[in-house]
Amino acid sequence: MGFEQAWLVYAKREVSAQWAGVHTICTEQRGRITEHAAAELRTAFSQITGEELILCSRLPETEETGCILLKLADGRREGGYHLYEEKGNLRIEASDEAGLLYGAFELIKQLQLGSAFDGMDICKDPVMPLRMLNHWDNMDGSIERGYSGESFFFDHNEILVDERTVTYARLLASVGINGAVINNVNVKDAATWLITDRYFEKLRQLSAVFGDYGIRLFLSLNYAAPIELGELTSADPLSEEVREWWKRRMKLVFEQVPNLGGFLIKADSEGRPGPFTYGRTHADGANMIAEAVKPYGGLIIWRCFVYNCMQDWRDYQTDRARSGYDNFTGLDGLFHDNVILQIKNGPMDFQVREPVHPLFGGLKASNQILEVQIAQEYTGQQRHVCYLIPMFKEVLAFCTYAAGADDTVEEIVSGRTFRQTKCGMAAVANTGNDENWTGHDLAAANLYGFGRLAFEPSASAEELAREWIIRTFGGDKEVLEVLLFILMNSWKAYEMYNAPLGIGWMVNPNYHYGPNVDGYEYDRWGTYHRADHMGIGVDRSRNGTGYAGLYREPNASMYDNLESCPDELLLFFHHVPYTHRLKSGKTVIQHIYDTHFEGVELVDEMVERFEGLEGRLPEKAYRRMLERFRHQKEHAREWRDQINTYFYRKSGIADEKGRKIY
Ligand code: GCW
Repeated sequence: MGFEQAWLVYAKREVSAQWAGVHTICTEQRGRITEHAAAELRTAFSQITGEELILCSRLPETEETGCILLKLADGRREGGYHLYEEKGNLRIEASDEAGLLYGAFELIKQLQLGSAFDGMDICKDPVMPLRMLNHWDNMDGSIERGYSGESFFFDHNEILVDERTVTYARLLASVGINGAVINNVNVKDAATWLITDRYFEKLRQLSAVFGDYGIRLFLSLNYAAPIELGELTSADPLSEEVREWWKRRMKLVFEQVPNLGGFLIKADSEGRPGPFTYGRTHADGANMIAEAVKPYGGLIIWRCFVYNCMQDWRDYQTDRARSGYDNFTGLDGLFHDNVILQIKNGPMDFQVREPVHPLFGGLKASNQILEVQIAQEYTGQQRHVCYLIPMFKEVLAFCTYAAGADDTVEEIVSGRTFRQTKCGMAAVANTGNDENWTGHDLAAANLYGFGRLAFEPSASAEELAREWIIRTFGGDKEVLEVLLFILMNSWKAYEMYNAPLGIGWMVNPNYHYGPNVDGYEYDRWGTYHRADHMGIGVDRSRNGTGYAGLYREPNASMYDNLESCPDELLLFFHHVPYTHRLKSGKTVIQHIYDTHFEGVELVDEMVERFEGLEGRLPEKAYRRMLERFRHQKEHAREWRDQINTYFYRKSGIADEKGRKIY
């Protein structure tokens, strides 16, 4: 069976008599999505239990058992479902077809997990309205920050629609993802032309495939499109001519591409064009395009990743961490209702540890999407294993005090805090055309976990890992135990041998892989550690850049005070001597040494336990992972030794335990 099926690999397994007795799918629904739900159930049963399910539109006879009923019924949220057993039949009820599809995948999951048939009763409504993937795929086929091969959406400036597109849509729907942006937010060259007739035909096909699985197609947009398409000389959002241009263009696009959800826009960021050129605000820019897509129900997702990337490293006043907040809080309440602000989980850029972005809690009157990155740009690039769901759980659980004491990030992006429906979560995708989708086989757990988490944030990271392991690799107890140990320790291990105590960066410039403590220290990107022979850290307290004060109380004081600032973020908020004592009782320097030695030991343990799985995993997958684990083992040492050596040489302070430092 192919690795391209990922967790939808339907391997034959021993099932109870009731499961084996399922023989018919009954539904009166005739929509495309329901058809695909039924087709998926048929494939799953035929491969897992060996039964070829009959499809019919009648209801089961009184005494009949072994039927699956798909039925529309009121009372659930969009995409929600109720799956339950009644008199030997399984019923899936939902308010819409997407709910039936999600219910069908839930049923398949229960079958894969070997759950009891009798008494099954599962009721779920998606917690976040928008559950999106953002692909950073370029139209030449390359992927920005892609670590699993090339794009399966684009090649040589053409759009691809084939078998893989369908499998992709099935995988997304199976975890409840309902939107996908297929092209890079850095929209250049051919991608600017995606909103022209050059690509409508293919976009229509793609959109139809997505639509069959309850997924909306989104595109990234070039803010300067009117100019770059050669039609206007300005992109000023207050110019009538420009506004009219967008209205005409959007009318055409939405007419030509049904089921289009809208657009994602990166403006005035890292060299991309935006409203700043015309002395206008982000609200002016976003609203202009929002107005143009409004008649078609379109959404404009506007990124808040806006900062000065031409900073002078000598400048201690400017703080990149502040920039998102400073650029957007003043505009809160000015954005149209169909604009959503998309905010990265932290104020910098997907480091292994960052505080939560202060715009969460800072904004009160804007729709918000939380952006995370499952492409492991700074967390091992899918060569190191790094299961990120525990990190995302922490972000979601962070209390912002936006309106009350319960206002976590989860409450905000689920729409509960400010009663919003245009909100949710997006992940920068980690997929490519590698056979197993994600390069590292274990990186697929992040794709799986992300979708599941956005649908059901109360699920634990461990529960999601467990489901994913069993669905992907079957029911072997040893496999489950070892892979669970690896996944659940992987983020922690990576953090231990990476940049210490929340300071981040320390990577090789540009490609962001491998240790380089001073790689960004004298550069223009606003990412510094400020280490000298006495100490390290960035002073973001009131005596420094004041960043800590951007949070609502009591968070602001907690971060501002050295005594209450959590250890893991200490160097993000404070500049301290190497001899400063952490809450753990260790000095900063000793903490650096200890975590780096112990992080490597943890990796060694992971790899050793993994090697014990030989013969229990598909040979090819085992080899593929083993190769990566061996690299991780060596590379973790490289991290350890470079970081420890750097700080030993800077501080002149020896390791208490006398371990080897160079
Ligand atoms: O993480 C950084 C990446 C860029 C990326 C940018 C962004 C798509 O290094 O490659 O550009 O963030 O999020 O826009």
